[in-house]
Amino acid sequence: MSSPNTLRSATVLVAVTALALTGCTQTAEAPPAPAPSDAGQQVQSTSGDDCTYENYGGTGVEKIDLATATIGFAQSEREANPFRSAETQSIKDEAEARGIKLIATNAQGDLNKEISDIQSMLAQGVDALIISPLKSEGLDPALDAAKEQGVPIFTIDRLLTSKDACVDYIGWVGSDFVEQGRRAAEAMNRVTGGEAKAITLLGAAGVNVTTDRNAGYREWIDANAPGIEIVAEQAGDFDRQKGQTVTEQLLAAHPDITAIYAHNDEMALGAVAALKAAGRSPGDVKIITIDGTQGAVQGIIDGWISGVIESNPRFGPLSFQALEDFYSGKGVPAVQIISDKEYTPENAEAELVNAY
Ligand code: GZL
Repeated sequence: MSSPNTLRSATVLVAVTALALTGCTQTAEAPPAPAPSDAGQQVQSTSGDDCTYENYGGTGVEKIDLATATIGFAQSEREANPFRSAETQSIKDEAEARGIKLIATNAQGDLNKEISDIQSMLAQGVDALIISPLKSEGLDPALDAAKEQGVPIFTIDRLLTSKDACVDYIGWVGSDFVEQGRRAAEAMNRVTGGEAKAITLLGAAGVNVTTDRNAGYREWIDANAPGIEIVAEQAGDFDRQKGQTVTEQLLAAHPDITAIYAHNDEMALGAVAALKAAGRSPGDVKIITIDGTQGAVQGIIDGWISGVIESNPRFGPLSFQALEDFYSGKGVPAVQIISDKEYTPENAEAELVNAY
């Protein structure tokens, strides 16, 4: 059977022949690469110095063969949140696809448990760690223990803001959370026509994602949408029940609100429950949220949610590629920013398949 390369060169040959026959003067271009899977992560940009086993932590660490290694994965929050279940599944799927032994833990939203989970995996002899931090600070006992044992760490999603790449962790991959906030504001402006009394359901404190999603949103609103008034901001901690409770409280205090910005889909779905309980109809209050869960995208289809900015949690392939590049000596950039799509009333039906 022809190999993909043979097929590709054949395609290029056909393309060149077709051009000759039509007399086009353009130079033949290779056919576009096959569209990447729409659900997987794509790297949008990278920055920072490459890190390898030779320069990690200044002194380097032992080179290991990933094929015979045991990798630990520390998940931060309960998997009731589809962001977390999809993230964990992606890590597990990639480990299985590569035939790499994986130990996975879940801190259930408790920082001390994430520390003890990591320390436990170190005691079990993991060779490297992939960590999804619960908070941007506070993991030091675990990071110190890993450094003591010469076990390198790759971080995903939330950023360890006071730690350094290739010193405390190999590198980081995640979304541009400030840009997500800006995109949420642009969507809010679009769906409200630039006029709204809005509330914000904030994510958890001490997390760069919360800070950045709010900064980007407020920056864009301040610069572009004078008609959108943010009347209240309150933490819902990325949790559905808290999102519902906070929305009930803010609806009581501000019965005239017309818009809700939720830092994540779980809180947005909590807000929908509160609106339903208050006898509101779909679309009465415009909701813009971030993640890309099936529940929220279905909410667009049902009219309760007006837009979702994706935050793609499928970190498995890029995480293990980073470990491969770390140990091969190819090197891992300090920062890898992934691209995130947007769900709208126009594309929600077609794109629901890519939600998680
Ligand atoms: C963002 C991630 C956030 C999700 C929430 O990448 O840290 O944490 O948006 C989750 O759903 O709680």
